[in-house]
Amino acid sequence: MSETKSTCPYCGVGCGVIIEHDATRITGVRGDPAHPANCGRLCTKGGTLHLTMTPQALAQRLAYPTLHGQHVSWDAALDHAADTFAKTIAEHGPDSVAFYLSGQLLTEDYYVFNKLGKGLIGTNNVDTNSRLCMSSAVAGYKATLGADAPPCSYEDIDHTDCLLIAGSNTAWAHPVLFRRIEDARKARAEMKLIVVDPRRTDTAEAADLHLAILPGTDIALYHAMLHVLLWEDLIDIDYIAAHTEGFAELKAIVRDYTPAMAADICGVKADDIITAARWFGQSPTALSLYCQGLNQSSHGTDNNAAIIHLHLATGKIGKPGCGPLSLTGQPNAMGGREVGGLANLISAHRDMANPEHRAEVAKLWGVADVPSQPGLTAVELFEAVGRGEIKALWIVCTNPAQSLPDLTNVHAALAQCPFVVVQEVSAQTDTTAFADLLLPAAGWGEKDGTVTNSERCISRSRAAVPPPGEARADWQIAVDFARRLEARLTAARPEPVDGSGQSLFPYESVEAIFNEHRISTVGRDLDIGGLSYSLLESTGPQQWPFPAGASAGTLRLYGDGMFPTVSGKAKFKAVQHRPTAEVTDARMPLHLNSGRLRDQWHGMSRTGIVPRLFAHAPEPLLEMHPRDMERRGIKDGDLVTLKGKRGALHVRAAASATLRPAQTFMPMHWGGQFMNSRGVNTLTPAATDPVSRQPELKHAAVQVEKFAIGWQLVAMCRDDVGTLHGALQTWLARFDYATLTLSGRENNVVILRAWGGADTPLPAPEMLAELTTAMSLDGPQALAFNDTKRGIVKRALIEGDRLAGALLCNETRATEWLTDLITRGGSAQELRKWIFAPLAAPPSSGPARGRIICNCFDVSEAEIKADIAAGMNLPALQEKRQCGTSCGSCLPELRRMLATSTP
Ligand SMILES: Nc1nc2c(c(=O)[nH]1)N[C@H]1C(S)=C(S)[C@@H](COP(=O)(O)OP(=O)(O)OC[C@H]3O[C@@H](n4cnc5c(=O)[nH]c(N)nc54)[C@H](O)[C@@H]3O)O[C@H]1N2
Ligand SMILES: Nc1nc2c(c(=O)[nH]1)N[C@H]1C(S)=C(S)[C@@H](COP(=O)(O)OP(=O)(O)OC[C@H]3O[C@@H](n4cnc5c(=O)[nH]c(N)nc54)[C@H](O)[C@@H]3O)O[C@H]1N2
Ligand code: SF4
Ligand SMILES: [Mo]
Repeated sequence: MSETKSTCPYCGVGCGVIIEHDATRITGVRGDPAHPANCGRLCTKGGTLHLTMTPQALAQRLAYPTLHGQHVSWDAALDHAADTFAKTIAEHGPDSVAFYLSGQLLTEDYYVFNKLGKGLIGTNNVDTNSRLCMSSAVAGYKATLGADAPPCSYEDIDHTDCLLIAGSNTAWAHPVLFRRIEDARKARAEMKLIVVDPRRTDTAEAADLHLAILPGTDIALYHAMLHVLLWEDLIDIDYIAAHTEGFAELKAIVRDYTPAMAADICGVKADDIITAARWFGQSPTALSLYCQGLNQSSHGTDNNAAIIHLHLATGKIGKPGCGPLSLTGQPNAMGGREVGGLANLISAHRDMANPEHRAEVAKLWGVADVPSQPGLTAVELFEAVGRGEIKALWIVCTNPAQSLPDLTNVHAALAQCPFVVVQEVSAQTDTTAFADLLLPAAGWGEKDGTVTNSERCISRSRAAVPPPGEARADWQIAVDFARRLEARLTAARPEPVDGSGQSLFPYESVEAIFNEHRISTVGRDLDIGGLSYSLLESTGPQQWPFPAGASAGTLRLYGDGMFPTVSGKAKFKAVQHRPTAEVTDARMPLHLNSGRLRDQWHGMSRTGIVPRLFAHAPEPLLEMHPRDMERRGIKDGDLVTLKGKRGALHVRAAASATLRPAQTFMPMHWGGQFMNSRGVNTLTPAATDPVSRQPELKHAAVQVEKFAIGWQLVAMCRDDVGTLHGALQTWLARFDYATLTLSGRENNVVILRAWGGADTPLPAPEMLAELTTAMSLDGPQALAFNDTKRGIVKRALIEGDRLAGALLCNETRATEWLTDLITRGGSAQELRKWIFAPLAAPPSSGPARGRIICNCFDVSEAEIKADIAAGMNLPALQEKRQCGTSCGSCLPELRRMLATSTP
């Protein structure tokens, strides 16, 4: 057994992991105690990474290139791609092709694709899913501080007296950072926590003050806080005078934003706004953390500016415990920004509009120039694809057919694009269905490079095992393609691209790419001239800037009050509150919010192959306020039609105590692989921020109606191979509503649940027979019972004394019992009797366990509730069940359960 240090490939906290393996298989993972981001901790997702590398999980990987569904060699695949791109460029110009990349690529992968698009082809049509994620944060930092650089470090959490968390459900989306916040509060009881979120999330539940503002009203809130700071003399006049400009203009605006006026806009108490402002202003230090609640907005740039203003006006920036820290979502959203991997950026935070910057990059790359015309940003790009303007599209490490807004148009665009390349690790996502050419990439644990987390910390990602089949590292695929395209483009042009005849892509190793990137940063704000692979090897992760001669990375920026603007001063931006692009009305009276769950990652291509990661939330639910449900005659668990201006879908509704009336929330994770619609982005608008071009994914207007159910079907079976849920995906479309779920810890169990409307005929016997075969539920050991009069079908496959599969139609009372039996492997004795008794209720296996709260120790909601009812507190619960004693991801929820159940 050996160990390899690497980085978690999920969120932007950027935790260090130690991979345990035998050089062929990854067998375990644990937190790296030496990594500064996590000091040994991991959350539910990071801690189960090895389970994404089991034989069952690997069976779902893309293993070899396919062209129009046929297995082809790498040479054939990349020659075909190069021919097609060269021909398209020759006929329609460089801007007829585009690359759509991802903040989950490593910096080196990103660097090559960026150079390929902007340097070789001469198009700035290189954009990424970071456009859906961080571009408002980038634009907000640049508009105020002058550069896209988060000035703080995680360490500031330990030092701050006032923590303002806005539009971030840190407890679920950045769990290891939340553990650090919990520790800091324990160590310093005087520290205040303010959370701004329309929902009462687990993060909000932990706050000293929760401002449950109406969606989209952040600017009014921060302006009103600034108003109070001014009124109560809590600003730092000297700092404002010495280090900022534009305050007078902003002051004139915030004069109108009295707490009373903002209270009206935001739907919170004026007193609470005053309290928040006082805590922020009177505390010696204040730190803010923010994420998609601010960014995914049609005024996301201004949301960011408005929160940064609070720091500039009070001088709470550039000092320990102070500053605006934008949390990055993806593991390497920062690295992508560093290499200029967005349609309006070029290498090392250079500006495309600046001719000197373009000349510098062209010189570095040895090309005549880089194009000055900004490329198409994510939403615009897919609109251009839809109009037929983009004729060859290369998608890498992202699943736009699920994650972009207004999916009906995105699917139509992809369907008619003449040439779509998808470079993926997973054999089946909603996007792979559109690929002409599908290229298998090496994934986490199989590839080498670097990533940068939210606190500017650069870490190494390392390969422990070889990738499956013929999969190759993303940078290698990019380089191999680039060289082939280069040869074709050069042949078509009179002289070599750079005049020297040498390839623009001479890299033989990932380190060579890093070194070129490093050179490109010298003299820039993110200068890493002093960093190298060997230094990262010997000293561990380092924060940029790390210029030549430095002995350590940089913990904090702007300590000297100097900002990277022309005047050296930071800027206040004169912004105003504005409504969201789409507002509710009589026809669409409910607001639809969307976001993350604790244990799933985006489109579930990786977390969705680990059965236990479904245990906390087994199916997609539309969360609603109980009053809105009651008005519509909807009960918990009922099927509803969720309608918006761009489409509709079916989903089950659940009452939620986290929402205010007229608000709804749906997780972003479920798409066409696990439910029979494209998911929540069927309904989200393609409206974007005018500066950052980030789409407004958090705000849509919808209506909800009850959908009357006629019948239900449940089919489940063990899946030791691991490919069954992918194979069953086509079944989803055959029902009015259907979902696929995985279950089990030692076993992989796949569960298909389907519903038919009141007017929909019962599934025909032929269809049930077909499903029985698809799930291997036939065979001599299968027990079957049909009650044609009542339309009841019961079928069970028992192997030895164990249940191996079951199908129930119109008799779903036994679902819970059978799920428990099949996943936990109990004796199937009683099942034999029950199955032939027409109307018998299922024997009880004890109270339903319900959701699993603690994933590490498999502790259920029902068990915890029973213990709390018996008078247990947190230490007692932990003593008895161990819940919350390992990764800690469930701690906020345990605390909430305890708090809400005390009589
Ligand atoms: N478990 C898990 N963790 C993840 C991810 C994942 O898929 N799963 N993805 C990672 C990525 S890429 C990202 S970008 C981050 C995202 O991390 P977060 O931004 O923390 O997560 P979200 O759930 O998208 O949204 C955060 C909160 O914004 C709130 N919100 C909605 N509208 C508004 C508003 O108008 N104002 C304010 N103040 N708040 C609002 C929502 O109610 C929600 O609770 O998570 C990262 N971490
Ligand atoms: N409604 C709504 N929509 C949203 C959001 C929201 O809050 N609400 N959030 C938005 C945000 S912030 C984000 S970041 C996006 C995320 O949206 P996506 O980027 O579409 O999400 P993922 O599922 O992470 O897609 C990454 C893909 O890359 C593949 N992959 C993993 N590792 C590798 C690798 O090493 N190489 C290659 N080539 N492929 C790999 C995975 O299998 C997966 O299919 O979603 C956005 N969409
Ligand atoms: S907090 Fe969890 S998902 Fe994020 S990097 Fe750490 S282990 Fe990975
Ligand atoms: Mo993101």
